[in-house]
Amino acid sequence: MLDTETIVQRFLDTKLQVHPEVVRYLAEKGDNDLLERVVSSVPDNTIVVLAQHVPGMGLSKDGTRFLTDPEVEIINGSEGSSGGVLGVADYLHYFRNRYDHLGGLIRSRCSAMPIEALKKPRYREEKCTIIGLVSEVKSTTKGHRRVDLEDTTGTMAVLFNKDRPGFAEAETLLPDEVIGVKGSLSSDGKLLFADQLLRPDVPHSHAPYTSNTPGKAVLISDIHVGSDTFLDDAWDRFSEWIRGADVSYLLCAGDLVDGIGIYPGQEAELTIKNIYEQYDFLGELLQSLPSRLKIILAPGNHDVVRGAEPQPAIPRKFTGKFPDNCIFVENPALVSLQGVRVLMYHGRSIDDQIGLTPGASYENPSPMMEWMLKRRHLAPTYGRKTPIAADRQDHLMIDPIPEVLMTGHVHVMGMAQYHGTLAINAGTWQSQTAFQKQMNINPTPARAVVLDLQTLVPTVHDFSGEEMVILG
Ligand code: D5M
Ligand code: FE
Ligand code: ZN
Repeated sequence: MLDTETIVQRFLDTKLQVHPEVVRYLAEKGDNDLLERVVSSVPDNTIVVLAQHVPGMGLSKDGTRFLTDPEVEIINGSEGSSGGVLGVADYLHYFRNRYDHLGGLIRSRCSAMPIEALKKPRYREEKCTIIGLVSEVKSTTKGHRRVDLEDTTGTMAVLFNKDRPGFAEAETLLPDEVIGVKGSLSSDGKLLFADQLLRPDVPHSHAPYTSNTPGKAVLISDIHVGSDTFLDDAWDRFSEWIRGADVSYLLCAGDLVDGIGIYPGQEAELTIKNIYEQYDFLGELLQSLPSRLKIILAPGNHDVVRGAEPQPAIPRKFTGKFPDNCIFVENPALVSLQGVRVLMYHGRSIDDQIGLTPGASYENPSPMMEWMLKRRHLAPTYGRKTPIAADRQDHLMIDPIPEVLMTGHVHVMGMAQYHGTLAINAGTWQSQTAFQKQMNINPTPARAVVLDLQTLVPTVHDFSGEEMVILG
């Protein structure tokens, strides 16, 4: 049993205030483990603990949580929450919001100075810490990394020496991510020699929530209906299997259909050349799955909505043939299944990360998901392959920390554990395309990840052969 006084005191002990609704909810649950999990998982810069910090807690009054079912909740990215037309001023707000929020996560772990203040002569050759947005990153002729870091007061050049420990982390720096740097100023005060790189990161103490009741979710991505490389036989085996499986949820992280006019010469590789018919065909495939399944569908870069992220949910005019048990969400979307939060993101920023990071490759998407978690951001770099629609808020930040980060896009299955968060790239239902052959991308198609919501243990089911194989 937990009384309200104990709950309030527990939060005060960790310097947190708590909303009365949260206190009422935790008192009703009477679950001390849940209380501890909430205490350990609230983001570092939280002042007041709200419903959004409590896994499984119902609709809150601020309207950001959208309850579709007792067991499925769209915490962020419900249909209709993005898509407005924005002006130049919004980009300023957008990056300011990113800097304030992610910088705040770093600030709680160090005492940082404003960059402008470091111009004073007395700081020359002194140790100091700054927090900023990476405005430029390049390699020097000697192979060191030089970064321009910008905060709201000014810009500072930072040098990461290739012979110092931790240089590998500096090699993964991307334009527009928010970092902190501890180091020493040069004798003219114009350059900071970095000793340590600080990222917003996931705390080591992060304890993921697990469901109190049995439940399984299947995670898939990149179905690409309408393409001549869509694996219909493998899909039929998957469909047959799921009809008899004790699974409650099916999540797909985008590229539901192959789309029209997505790449040059696509027409010749389409078996369904009309976008409405592509969605209708997928609707029919989903009609034959059990109606008890909750199916959550997000868009990707092949879908009919705008490419800029956050991408809106698939509009209703394309979903007439889909069964009623489908829920259409944005890309990205944070979805709670029995309290287990899955952050669905198609993963287009992985193209940018691979292009900008030495040694990164399409063969292995797992490090890319870890880097997203370290940066607490899904797509930091603006103006490359991933189009971003600015808003007054940055919807691509990772906060709260989910139990599972789910991506797709690269068509290669991959999994990783990072500080208690499970990262899963769900692969594809399309075999290698001519373009991927050219790019030397070798997909791992026809795999579905089954996630046990009580244990958070994932199991890979491979449908590519005549017989389904469990890969473990
Ligand atoms: O992406 C399928 C695969 O192709 C995925 O591995 C990314 C890669 N891809 C897609 N577009 C590009 C570009 N423009 N450059 C490099 N690599 C790319 P899909 O979104 O299904 O087409
Ligand atoms: Fe795809
Ligand atoms: Zn894609």
